[in-house]
Amino acid sequence: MTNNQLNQSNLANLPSHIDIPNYDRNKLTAGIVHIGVGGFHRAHQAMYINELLKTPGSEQWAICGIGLLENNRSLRDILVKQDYLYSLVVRHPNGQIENKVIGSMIDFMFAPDNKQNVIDKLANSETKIVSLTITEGGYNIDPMTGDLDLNHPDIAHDITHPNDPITAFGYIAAALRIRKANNIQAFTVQSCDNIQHNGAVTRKMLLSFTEQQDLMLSHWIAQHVEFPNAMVDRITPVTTKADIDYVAQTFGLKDEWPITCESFAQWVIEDNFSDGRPNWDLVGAQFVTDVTPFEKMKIRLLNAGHSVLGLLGAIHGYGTIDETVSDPVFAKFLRAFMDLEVTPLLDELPGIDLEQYKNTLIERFSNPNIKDSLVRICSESSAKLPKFLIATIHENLEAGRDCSLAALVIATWCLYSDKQTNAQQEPIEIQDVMKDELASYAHKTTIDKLAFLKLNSVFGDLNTHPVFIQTYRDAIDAIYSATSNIKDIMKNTLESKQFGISQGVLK
Ligand code: CS2
Repeated sequence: MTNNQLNQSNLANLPSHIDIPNYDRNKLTAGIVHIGVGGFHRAHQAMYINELLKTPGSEQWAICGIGLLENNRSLRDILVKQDYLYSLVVRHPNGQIENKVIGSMIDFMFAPDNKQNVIDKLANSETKIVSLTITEGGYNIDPMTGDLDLNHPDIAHDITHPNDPITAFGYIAAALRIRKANNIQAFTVQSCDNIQHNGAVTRKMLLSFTEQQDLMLSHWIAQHVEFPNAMVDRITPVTTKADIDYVAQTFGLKDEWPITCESFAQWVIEDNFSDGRPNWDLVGAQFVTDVTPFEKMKIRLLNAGHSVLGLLGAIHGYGTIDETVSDPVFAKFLRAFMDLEVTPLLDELPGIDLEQYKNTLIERFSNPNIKDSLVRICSESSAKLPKFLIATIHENLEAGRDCSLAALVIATWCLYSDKQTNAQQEPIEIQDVMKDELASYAHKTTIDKLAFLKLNSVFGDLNTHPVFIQTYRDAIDAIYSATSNIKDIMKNTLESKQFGISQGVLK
């Protein structure tokens, strides 16, 4: 074992079974500028580009990463040290492991240090695509109206400070203003976040933003910028010390921020680009004319399924998704939620067998080699649940369908936010920008059972729906009863839906 740093010159020292970039990284240019270089981007889009670069002809499609947040400073320092290289450890359910070094990122800019450099990079004609993983909360959608939350302090700041942006929208608008003035072709804005109609939503938010800032620019964007919708998928847990140690031992090199992910990866993209695009279809992605049914299936089953397991599992005292789903009561509850409350809302998908898709999800969640923590899954639930779960509740209510499983999850979220402890009275780590607000609404539950639902910026008008209110009240009664146990409540709820413990996948 050696302690040499992972970097370009040390690649040659890697054991031969490690898959390394076999292309000349000096010949690459960054046609893609990516905002939000989290683990998911590094396991997904950057991996697809890495595979594409292995065959000549795509040298113009390497990636320049952009970090907008203060906590991206250390990522920048690590990537610079490592010549923007990092290891990707792909863990299959059967224990097989693929060890790779990804070379598709060739630059990284930490925006707070030099905003103008970032704006200039985005404005440069070499930049053809600006892609985003800024998380569900990064779009600042007001759930009451579905419009951009103009009162959000960062958005309000960016509207009045066009040359001193903080948000992705502020940077994109500043760069497009320069491109418009200089007659440079517009780039594509490509969202890679888990929001249904992510491209259309990005367009709507950016246009609302620029309408406030610069109406002519807004018209130009509406005419010239494409925003392809896409469904993105790959489970990527947070990097742990064990991952860093694994890479040190296996690669014999020090990588300060490796990424571990599952073997499954999927990317379905609408083929609308303003100024060209990589041939991602050559390396496993799929171009379609309408991604709507794919993204709805993925967000409402996988992402919502994660949140269902995450909140219920956290209250019970489990730590990871695989641990939670290996408990038959939780697996059963998840399956019932998918079959009874989501499947009826999904559109037909030619070529996709939904039963098979759901079975595969349970297998993926059960992968014992992916230790996906419930802390990650439940993080920023205030931004995730409106898109993953509350949308499903609304659609079921409109169709006159029962939603008692989803109501139990929301009631559990209330208890989780209120007590912040699990069934063993151990503290639960909660990462959510709205943690205190969620807690202050949840604390009032003992005097007003519907108090949590009154947080309109998360639940919209759900607290005015008589059928939901009744179902939710019952769930709160069960969850807050002194003798209650989450697994018994889950079983009772399943029985009440005639989805007894002997039915479904766990026969
Ligand atoms: C997870 C996702 O916490 C979450 O939001 O559901 O990060 C999920 O792992 C990815 O979307 C998988 O593609």
